[in-house]
Amino acid sequence: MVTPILHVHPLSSYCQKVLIAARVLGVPLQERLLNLGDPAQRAAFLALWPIGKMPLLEDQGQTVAEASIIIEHLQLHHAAGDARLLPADPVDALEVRFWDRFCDLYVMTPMQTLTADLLRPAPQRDAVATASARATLLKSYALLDRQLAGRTWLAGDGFSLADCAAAPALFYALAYVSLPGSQVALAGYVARLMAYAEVAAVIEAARPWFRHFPGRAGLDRRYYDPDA
Ligand SMILES: N[C@@H](CCC(=O)N[C@@H](CS)C(=O)NCC(=O)O)C(=O)O
Repeated sequence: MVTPILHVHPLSSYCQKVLIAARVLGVPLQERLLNLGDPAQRAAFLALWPIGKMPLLEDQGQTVAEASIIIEHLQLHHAAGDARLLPADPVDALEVRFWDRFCDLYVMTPMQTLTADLLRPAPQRDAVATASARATLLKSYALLDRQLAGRTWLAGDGFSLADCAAAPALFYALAYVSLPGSQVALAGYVARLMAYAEVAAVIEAARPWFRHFPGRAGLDRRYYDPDA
C-alpha cells in the first residue's frame, strides 16, 4: 500500500492536530511541506483543494480535507493494531466529537483570529474582533476547566481526537490569553498534553518555525524564547 501524502506546514495548528493523531494511530505519512506564500505551490494546492486550507490528505487517489475527517479516515483505513482516537461505542464517540468541535470552533478559531490580526498592517487591525476573540477564549477556558475537573483527558476514557484538537489550539491560544490562576484543572491538563510523547514530538518538530509565529512573544519559554 502506498504511504498517504499529507500536505502540511509544521507551524499550522490544524496540521499539528493531524500529525499528533497519525503518531498515536501509528500511521506513517509522507509529509509534503506546503508553502502557501509561494504562488506556484498555492496554485497547485488550490487545484487539489479549492478551499485552500491545510492539512490535506491524498490517499490512493482520494483527497481528504478537514483535520477531524482526515483523522477519522486514518483510523478507519490505516490505524496500527487496535490504536484508536474515537471510541468504538457511538455514544462515547459522540462526546469525543463534541469536544473536538468545541476545541476547533471556540479555541482554534479565536486563536486564528488573533494571529490573522497580527499579520495585518496596523491600520487594518480590528479591535472589536480581537476583543471578542479574547472573550471567547476566556469563556472556553472556563468550560474546559469545568469539564476537566477530576479527568485526565478531555472526553472518554483515554487520549482521543478531542485531545489532538486541544493540544495545538491551547498551545497557541495561551500565547495570547493566559490561563486565569484559578483554573488548576485546565493548567494540569495543558501540562499533561505537552508532556504526552506524540504531542511533544510534534511541538519539537515545529520549534524551528516558531520565530515566524506572530504571537511568539507570548509562547511558553519552555518551547520558544524569542530573546534567545
Ligand atoms: N477547518 C479546517 C481548518 C484548516 C485551517 O484553518 N488551516 C490553516 C492553517 S492552520 C490554513 O490552511 N490557512 C491558510 C489560509 O487560510 O490561507 C480543518 O479543520 O482542517
